[in-house]
Amino acid sequence: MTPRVLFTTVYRKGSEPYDYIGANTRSWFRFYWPRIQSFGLRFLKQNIPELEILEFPTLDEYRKKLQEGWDVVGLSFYLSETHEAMEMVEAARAAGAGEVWAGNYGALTTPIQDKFDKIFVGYSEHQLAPYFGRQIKDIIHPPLIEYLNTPFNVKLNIYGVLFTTRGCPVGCKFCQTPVFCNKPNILSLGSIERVLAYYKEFGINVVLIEDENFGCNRRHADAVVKLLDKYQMVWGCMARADYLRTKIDEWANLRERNGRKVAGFGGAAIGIENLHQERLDQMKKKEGTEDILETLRMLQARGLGTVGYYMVGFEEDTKESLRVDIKKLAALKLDITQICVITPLPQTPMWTEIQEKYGIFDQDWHHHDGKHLVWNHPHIKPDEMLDILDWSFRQVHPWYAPLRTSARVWSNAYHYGGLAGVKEVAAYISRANKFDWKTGPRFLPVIES
Ligand code: B12
Ligand code: SF4
Repeated sequence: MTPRVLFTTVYRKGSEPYDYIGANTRSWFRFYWPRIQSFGLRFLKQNIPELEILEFPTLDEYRKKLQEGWDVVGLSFYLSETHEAMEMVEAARAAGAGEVWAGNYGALTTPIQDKFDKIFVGYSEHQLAPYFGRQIKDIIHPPLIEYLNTPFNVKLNIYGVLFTTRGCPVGCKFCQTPVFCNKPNILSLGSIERVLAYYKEFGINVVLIEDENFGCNRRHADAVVKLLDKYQMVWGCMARADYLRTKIDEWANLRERNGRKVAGFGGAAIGIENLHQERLDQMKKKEGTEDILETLRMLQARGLGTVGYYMVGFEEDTKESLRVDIKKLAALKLDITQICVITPLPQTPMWTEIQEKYGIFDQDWHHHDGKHLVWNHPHIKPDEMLDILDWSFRQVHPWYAPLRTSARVWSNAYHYGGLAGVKEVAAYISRANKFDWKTGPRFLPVIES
């Protein structure tokens, strides 16, 4: 008999979903990018249909579901969600679940691993399939459809998320990805094409590639770009600056050469991490600050979108030095800037170093979210860091930042596509607001092999 297995994210506390842009801004006049689905659980469900999944249930919904009786309850969680995960483990055991499993990045948290019967590290389709008597040859990419919202609840855009590779071996000291999956592997072109065709069928013309490191397999990335071109997608990716720099012109030219109005490369998200070269070297980032900035300038000069990830709270940082650095960061005028406080993530080299040299004092896992100082910093106190972050968010995202981005998008559309380009961008708004978000498509039909 097929085992009864329920996988769930942690429970949600309020009625509003986690909003990524809200976590990095202080202005109500901003874009909203709500987390409405769990990509990880959707990949698992798409490939192992016997699995039941719950995404961000309320605690009551979860408890009620437990009453149905399960051989296994699995929890998908991040580090800052550990307390909720622990509460859910207890509830599952009290309800008589046969076993309780841990997956996703939260499963790397060594101090709580003994609370689970099994720990799954890394991408888990292949590890899980035999439990259901399945074998997975080619991982199917599920549709992952999201939207960008406004404070007025008028959605601005609808887009499909795409993963093309998984894992990264680079080994930056602060990053958990090399612990989670250090051997990059690819999602097949067949699987990628199938989901792109599906997006297109639903009128979705914008694709965001959220690989940790798009381009870590260059040949595959080239083939993916060809597919995006074939489906006339507007697309962006998360990639290292050194790779991007070699590609910006090729991708931007592709857009112009084909004269296809607004389709093509639209922008990128890059880890700037810090403006001081010696800190990048300390972290083994293997990139030059000046090169990263140059890549951002190249993107901006071509009217492309820019997202930058930045870290504060290095041991040399002081309140005064951060004021200077953040002013420089704000002067880059990126569309979105994510600022995170250095947080030692379990099993990374930085975790061991900070633990040994300074000590991690904060036992409240909620604070291990990149927005709090959880270790004994030599110059900055935790409360001071909160003030610094507040101030920093206001610098990098002034209230008019959404207008700045909108002006870029519309003028770019006009520049490349004339009136047709402007119409196309207007169509994003109408498509995003007409889409059936409640009962819209969730999974592709499974083709049994
Ligand atoms: C996309 C992404 C986001 C998106 C999420 C969008 C969405 N709708 O889900 C956004 C932008 C919202 C986001 C926000 C944040 N993120 Co983020 N994000 C990522 C990213 C780039 C990809 C995650 C992903 O979806 N991967 C694709 C799916 C298919 O893989 P997956 O989720 O890992 O799932 C697989 C396995 O984990 C496993 N699995 C998953 N669940 C389960 C459950 C069980 C029981 C089992 C057995 C297996 C299993 O199987 C799945 C399929 O193979 C990762 C980087 C990375 N390297 O993965 C960071 C990453 C996950 N984020 C991270 C962080 C820190 C954050 C933020 C706290 C950042 C911040 N400070 O603002 C917030 C918190 C979000 C929150 N509270 O909900 C960290 C997590 C560190 C940690 N230990 O918790 C990561 C690893 C980045 C990093 N290297 O630091 N993020
Ligand atoms: S920060 Fe990026 S490049 Fe560095 S190890 Fe993590 S995923 Fe790889």
